[in-house]
Amino acid sequence: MNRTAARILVDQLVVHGVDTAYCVPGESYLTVLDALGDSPIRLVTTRHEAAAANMAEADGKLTGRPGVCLVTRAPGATHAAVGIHTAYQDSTPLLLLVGQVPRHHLGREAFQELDYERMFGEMAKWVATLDDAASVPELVSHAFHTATSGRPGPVVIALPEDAQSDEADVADAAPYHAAQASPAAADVDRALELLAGAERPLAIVGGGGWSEQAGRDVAAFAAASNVPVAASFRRQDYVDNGSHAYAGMLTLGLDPALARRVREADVILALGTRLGEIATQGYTLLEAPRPAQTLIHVHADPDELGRVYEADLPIVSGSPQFAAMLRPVDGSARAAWVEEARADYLANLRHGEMPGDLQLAEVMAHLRERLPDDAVITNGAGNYSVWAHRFYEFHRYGTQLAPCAGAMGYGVPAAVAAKLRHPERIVVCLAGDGDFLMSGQELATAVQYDAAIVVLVINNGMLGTIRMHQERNFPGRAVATDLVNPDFAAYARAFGAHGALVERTEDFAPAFEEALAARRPALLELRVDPEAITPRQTLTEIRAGASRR
Ligand SMILES: Cc1ncc(C[n+]2csc(CCOP(=O)(O)OP(=O)(O)O)c2C)c(N)n1
Ligand SMILES: [Mg+2]
Repeated sequence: MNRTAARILVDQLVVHGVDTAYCVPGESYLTVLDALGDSPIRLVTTRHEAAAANMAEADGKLTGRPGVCLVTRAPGATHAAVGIHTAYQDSTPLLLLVGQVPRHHLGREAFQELDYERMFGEMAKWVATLDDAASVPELVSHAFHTATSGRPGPVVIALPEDAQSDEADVADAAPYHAAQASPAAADVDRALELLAGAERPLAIVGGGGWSEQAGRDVAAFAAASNVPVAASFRRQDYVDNGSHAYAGMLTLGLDPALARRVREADVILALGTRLGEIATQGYTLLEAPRPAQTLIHVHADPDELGRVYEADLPIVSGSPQFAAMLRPVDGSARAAWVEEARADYLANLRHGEMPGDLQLAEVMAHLRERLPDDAVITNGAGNYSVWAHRFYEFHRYGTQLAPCAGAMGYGVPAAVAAKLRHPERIVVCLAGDGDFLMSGQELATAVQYDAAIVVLVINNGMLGTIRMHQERNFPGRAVATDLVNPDFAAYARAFGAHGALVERTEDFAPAFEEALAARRPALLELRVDPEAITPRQTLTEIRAGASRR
C-alpha cells in the first residue's frame, strides 16, 4: 500500500518507540505535522525551538532513547541549535527533524534555506536529507542506531517540503537495537589487577549511556573493594550519593579536598567520562596528555581513547557493560583512604553563613531532606547552580537534568519534559534571574500541558557568574552584568501558574509546600544577597583578593 514519505516517517517513529515529540510548527513540514495528527505520538507545542530541543534532550537523558524535536527551516533550526549542541556535549540521543526548501529550490538560497549538513556538521553525529520515500525506513532506522550506539548523540534529518508528500510502497523497519561494545575479559582482568594493586585508587564516572544498574554495580564494587567514586560534572545521579564509597563530584567550585584526592590517587578508573575540561579543572587534575596517575580509561567511543589522555589501559566499552563485569578486589589495606574520602564529602555538605536573609545553602539542605529519592532536579547555568550541586544529594539515576555543556535556559524546558515523562514525581527547576528569562516563556507550555513543575528563581539582580569573573580579572569593574528584573511571581501568575516571593530562609519551607499543593506549575522567586556569590566567598572578598594580586 502506498504511503506518503511523511506517513512512513511518522510510522517509523512509532516503530522505534517514540511516544512524545516536541515542536514549534512551521509551514515547511505541514505534511509531517498532518501525519503526526493521527498518530499515537503526543506532540507538545512549545514557545521557542530552543526549548523544544532542550525538552527533547532532557527526554533523551531520562529515557536513554532519542528525544524527538521538530522545527521549521532556518529560523527554527538556528533556534534549536543550542539543544543539539548540548546533546552532543552531553552524549544524549536526540533526533531533530527540520523543514527544508523543496528539492528543486535547493542551493538557490530560497526562503529560509540553510545547508544543515554544514550548519550541524560539527554538533551532530549525523546529518541527512530525506530524498526518496522508499528509503525512509532505512534512513530513520539509521538515525536511531546512530543516535544511540557507541557514544550517544544527536542526529538531524532535513525534510524537503516536496519530498514529504512523495509516495512509496515499502515495509516498516524493525525496532532499533542500540549497539554497545563489551570489554574483553583480559582487559577487565588487567583493570582489576591494577585496582587491586593500588594504594589510592579512584573511580570517576560520567559520560553518556549510563543506567541505574551500572550505578548499582559500580557502588557495590567500590564499597567492597575500597575504591572511592567521584562523579564528573553534572553526573551526580550516576551513583547513590548515600553509598559508602561516594566521594563527591568534579564540578565548578570543586571541593579542594577532592581536588587533592584526585591528584594524590595512584590509579584512576575513568568510566564513561571523557575527562573533560570542567571535570579535570582545565586538564590539570589529570595532567594532559600524560597523567601522573595510572589511567584506566573506559569509553564507548574508540575515538575518545587517546584523544586527550594517554591511558595505560584504554578499553572500548559501554559503561553498563563494563560495570557488569566488575568483581570485588581485596582493598582491605586502604579502608582509611575511602573513609577519608567519604568524610571529606560529608564535610563539604556542611555550609557556613553567607550575607543575606535568605541562605541558599539552607534552602538546598531543606530540599535534600524534604524531597523523595525520585524527585527530579533541573538547572541551567549560573552560580546559583553551585549551591544546588554542592548541597543537594542524588540517590537515583535520572534525577539530575543539568547541561554538561553549560547552556543557560535549560532548566525550565528540562523540568517540563521531566514532568511529562514522570507526572507522579516532584520536579524542581533551579534557575538564576538571568537564566530563567532565557526560557521563562515555557511556563506557558507547562500550564498548557498540566506539567506541575516548581521553578525556584534565584534572584541576585545580576548575571552573577560573569560578575564573579569580572571581579577576579577586572576588580571593581562590573560591565554589562547588572539586571533590572520583572516581578517574577506576577510574571508566573500571568501564565496561570502559582507565583510567590520568598525573602527569608524561614519562609522557604512553607512557601515550597504551598507551591507543591497548588498542583499546577509554580514559581518561587528567592531573593538573595548579591554579595553571596559563591558558598565560599563573597563578592567583596573576591574583589579584595584580586586587587591584592
Ligand atoms: C546561553 C548562554 N549564554 C551565556 C552564558 C554565559 N553565562 C554563564 S553563567 C551566566 C550568568 C547567569 O546568571 P544568572 O542566571 O542570573 O545566575 P547567577 O550566576 O547570577 O547565579 C552567563 C551569562 C551561558 N553559559 N549560556
Ligand atoms: Mg543572577
